[in-house]
Amino acid sequence: MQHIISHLKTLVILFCAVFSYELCAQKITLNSGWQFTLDAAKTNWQTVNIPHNWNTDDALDDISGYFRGVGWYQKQVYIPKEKKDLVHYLNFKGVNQEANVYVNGNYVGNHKGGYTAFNFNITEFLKFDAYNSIEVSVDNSHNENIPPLDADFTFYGGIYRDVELIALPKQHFSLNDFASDGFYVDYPNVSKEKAEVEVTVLLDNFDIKAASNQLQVSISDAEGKIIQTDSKKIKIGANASETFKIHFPEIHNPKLWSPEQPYLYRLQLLLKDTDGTILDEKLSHIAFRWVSVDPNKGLFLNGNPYKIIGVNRHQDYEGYGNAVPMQLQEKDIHLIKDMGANIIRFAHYPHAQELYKLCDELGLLVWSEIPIVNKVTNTPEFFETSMTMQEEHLKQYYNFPSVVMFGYMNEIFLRLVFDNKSTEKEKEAAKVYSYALAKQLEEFTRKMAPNRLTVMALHFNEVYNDTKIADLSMLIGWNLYFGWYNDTIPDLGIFLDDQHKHFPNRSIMVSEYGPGADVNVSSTTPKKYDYTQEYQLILHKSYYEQVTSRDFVAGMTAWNFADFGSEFRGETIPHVNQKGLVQYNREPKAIYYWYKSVLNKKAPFVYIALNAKHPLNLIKEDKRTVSLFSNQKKAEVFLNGKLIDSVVFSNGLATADIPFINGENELKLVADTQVETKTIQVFKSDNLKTADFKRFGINIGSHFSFYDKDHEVTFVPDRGYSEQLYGHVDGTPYNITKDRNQGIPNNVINTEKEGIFQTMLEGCTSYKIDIPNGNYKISLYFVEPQIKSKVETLYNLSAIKEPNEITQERIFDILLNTTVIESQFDLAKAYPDKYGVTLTSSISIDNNEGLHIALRPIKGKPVISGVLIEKIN
Ligand code: GCB
Repeated sequence: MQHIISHLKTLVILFCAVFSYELCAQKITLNSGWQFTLDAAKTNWQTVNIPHNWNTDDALDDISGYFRGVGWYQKQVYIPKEKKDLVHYLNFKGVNQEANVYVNGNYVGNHKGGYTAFNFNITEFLKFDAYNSIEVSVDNSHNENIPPLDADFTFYGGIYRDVELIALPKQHFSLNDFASDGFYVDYPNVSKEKAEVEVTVLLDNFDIKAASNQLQVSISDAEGKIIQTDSKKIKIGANASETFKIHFPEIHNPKLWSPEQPYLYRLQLLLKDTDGTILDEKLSHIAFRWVSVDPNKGLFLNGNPYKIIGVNRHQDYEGYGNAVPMQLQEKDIHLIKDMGANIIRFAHYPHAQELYKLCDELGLLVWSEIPIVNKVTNTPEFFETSMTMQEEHLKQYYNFPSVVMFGYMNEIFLRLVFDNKSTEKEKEAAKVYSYALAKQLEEFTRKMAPNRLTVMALHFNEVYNDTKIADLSMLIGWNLYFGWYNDTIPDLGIFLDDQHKHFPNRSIMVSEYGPGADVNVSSTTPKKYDYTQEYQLILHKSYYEQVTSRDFVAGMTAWNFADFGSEFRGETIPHVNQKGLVQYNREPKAIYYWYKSVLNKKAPFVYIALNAKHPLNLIKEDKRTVSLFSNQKKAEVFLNGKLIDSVVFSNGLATADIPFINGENELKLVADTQVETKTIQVFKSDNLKTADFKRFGINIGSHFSFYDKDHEVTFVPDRGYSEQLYGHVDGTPYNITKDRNQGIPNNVINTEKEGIFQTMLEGCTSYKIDIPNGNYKISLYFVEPQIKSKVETLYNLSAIKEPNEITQERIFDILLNTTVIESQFDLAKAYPDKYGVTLTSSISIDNNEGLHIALRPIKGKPVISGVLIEKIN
């Protein structure tokens, strides 16, 4: 079918070639070679290409905050005089977040909102056979009247989606209806037996006289055979816009669309001159499907119960900010489909239209929404911008059949709940005006998009029930972080059952869930808040089981498909929200493959949940339990060529205890025709005194291991000292088990080893490591977790003064065996805030004394985060 579309496009160009080219519609992408500056004086221009944004780097650097202000773009475009009778539009597909456009110095217009497209008719400002200057000022500063006001993602500024220059004959499909396609496809009746299609077409005539044209609309099947055509002679008044409706006769036994069988029909609209010349053309997908929700039975697709399971997606990408090349974005959708998902929630704003088109084609249901997140401003301007944004959203995304839900708010009372500045009266008022906006948006969405579900996402709080905002939309998405921000993993089911009991008429789903996870962090004793992939697996698998065992829950969308930029966050990767199933660069985490094992039944699949790049340490550990994933029933496990186990998968998962040997190991998993082999480097030792290693690292104060890519070493978790091994003699972990955000030095600067620095032992005076005699380079890692830096420096991140600022001191001497390597070590005095300090020294160990790190307290309790021991030959 792709073939037919490109054939049709060629046709248009051909017509243009044969007839005079002033007559045909033309689109030119204006992406290359813009001049750009952040400088208010508009000097220092640099050449950039679109997609572009100015926060890719500063949203990830050590300095808190990122530039939010005005950027200027400028481009010269030559327009030949042959085009002077055409109507010219500039089309912007996404500019974050407020744009002012000028052509040849004339002000053309303003657009608010960073995630929807907009058009300006620039005809009157153009010069022909001349260069025309296009200038755009873009502002991403906080604006109380433009949503989102506040959210857990970075608001990168810039022209980050394509810009097009469109030239059209005087009569054309309207570009003036909130930058929509100028036509809307409706399905007044769809069933297995028959389907009806109605197309509403908006035509503009920019001529000073009335025009007679022909409108031809046809539907073809996936093979390209035209199955319905309607052709009518039409009249459009002088300088007028007209609306035409085409109601096709019933299509019998239509082929239905679903994620499993995404059968697409195509719609072609042609606007012709009286002599048959094509003036304008549009193409669109047509798909026959219908959805509904039932409070007791969940979601129905084409009349059958259908559990929706998928992901949320943010649009940014490591190294690109939000200016992501389309081919990379499209890869996301393929990855999501290949995981076996059947739904994407494009959170928290409309994503690029190309991706919706791909969802139509690949078969993915879509939840699409506008970014009214966390709070509302009570001004007429905010309400108006919100309503306009929703109108743009509904009109621009109307014709994608994959879109089954239109949303408009996410966790709208989040700030209210955590707000300790407002009075009770102000809070009550906020509930009232937020509800009022929600109601307006809900009614508007229902009216504008009658064949879609309306949806809203809420956070775990009773305020949504109390205010009754949760009763507005047809489907409610609960964003639930049991086992992460709240309580424990099994509390999910308790909450869902309770909601269902108290609100039996409400249809619900779990629209967000998931813990942060880092591929470099691993544990055999995973815990809440530790960022291990093992905990991520436990949580996701349990959520899957709890949701799939409840018919009344429509489904679930994991938070998030990929790690994404959130500038204020500090986790094991600073400024990144790490709840992705894949990393920020889209390399999958293990959990992605587990989902694939339970969701994608298409072809046999096996996976060993170990990263072959990371050496594995087995210290006084005979066997290591390894997670294995497959969509098959059973598999065989081979270690170094020998069958060691047969495993049976339950919900995609099996485990096997693997008796790895010291050195290189080949682990093989075989299910039916599928084989996965991984070669793992193992350091196995029951006695460090006789061990042979090049590097040995310990993640002091932590129950998880950390892979350090710089040294290619996996730091082992901490333990209490026992002879011939290693461990602390005293001290307590500086706590991550309760709440990682409490007291943990997030966004440690001067290092990329957050996984080591963020955890530590406090009050440790003696740490012993029974390594053999020899010469070593020893690196010790420290960061001050609590006491504010006394160093005035550029790097001082403590912009926000904490109320209970702790003023005590922490001073200690550091000794390696008998040598003092630092006296009066005072992190707060000598280094900036949250500064990762590495102290390196050499030591020669003999007499079998091993290594003893002594931290001699002078004031307060010593802290230490890690040690790396490297043999010197
Ligand atoms: C939520 C928000 C989402 C956040 C997420 C998180 O509930 O809707 O925007 O990113 O939680 O990771 O905390």
